[in-house]
Amino acid sequence: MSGGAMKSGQMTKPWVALRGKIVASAVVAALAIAGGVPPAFAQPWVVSPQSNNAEIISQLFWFTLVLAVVVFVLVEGLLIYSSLRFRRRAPLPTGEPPQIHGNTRLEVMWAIVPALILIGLFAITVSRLGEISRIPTTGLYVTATGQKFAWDFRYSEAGIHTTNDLRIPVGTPVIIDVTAKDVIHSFWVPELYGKMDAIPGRTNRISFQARSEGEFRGVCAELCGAGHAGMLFRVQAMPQDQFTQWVQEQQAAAAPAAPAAQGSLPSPAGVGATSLEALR
Ligand SMILES: [Cu+2]
Repeated sequence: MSGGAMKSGQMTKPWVALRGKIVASAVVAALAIAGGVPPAFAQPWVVSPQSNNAEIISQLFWFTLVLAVVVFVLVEGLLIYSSLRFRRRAPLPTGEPPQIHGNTRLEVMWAIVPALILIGLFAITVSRLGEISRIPTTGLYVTATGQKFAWDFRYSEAGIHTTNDLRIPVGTPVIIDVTAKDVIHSFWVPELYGKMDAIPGRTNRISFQARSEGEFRGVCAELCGAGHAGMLFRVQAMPQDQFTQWVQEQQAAAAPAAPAAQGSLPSPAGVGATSLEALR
């Protein structure tokens, strides 16, 4: 008996030490989140959708996350409960515990339930991604071309183009042909759409409809070279009349210059440079 009491006394100390470590780690993590996060990372993310298709992506994200959390809590809860409830206690058993070999009902259950969850998740994801892939028949057409290390946005109907500065009207479907000139890049504006590969010699068409005004951050999401991290652009969603006015201003500014050449882009001297002609 005294041996058992000594044993349980010895068990307490590591637990107290572990609890101290957990509390210390939580405090450090909370401080890091509260004050130590660099501004570059403090960006709105897929959890703050501002377009119809980003909304679908966000819903899928939350649905999957909630499902995963439920499974995690259930499994870990059972594990912790079993560890505490059935832990070895004094008096210490002298013989082996009962030996159990298989339980068909349990085994069938834990094979079928996860399979059903995964099949459901797959079906919902495929169906919703199908909605995102549907391209409207009318809208604003823009070609987005990635090049080391800038994005060129060409508005074919208006005959204008910009560098690292995509402007779109709110409430109108925007249809973007994503491509690249040199290596593979990836077009990503988390608040408006998921990642889309920009591949030389190939066009990937995406579309979305901004539902609110604002300025959104776009990035290249495919490591493409030394300047990859700086391959940023901004998207400005504005009311239709403001957008029309901006297009007219760009057309007026570009008018005296020669028609767009087929040559390469100028170096991306500035995020926000609005016209290639203006830079030449
Ligand atoms: Cu890139």
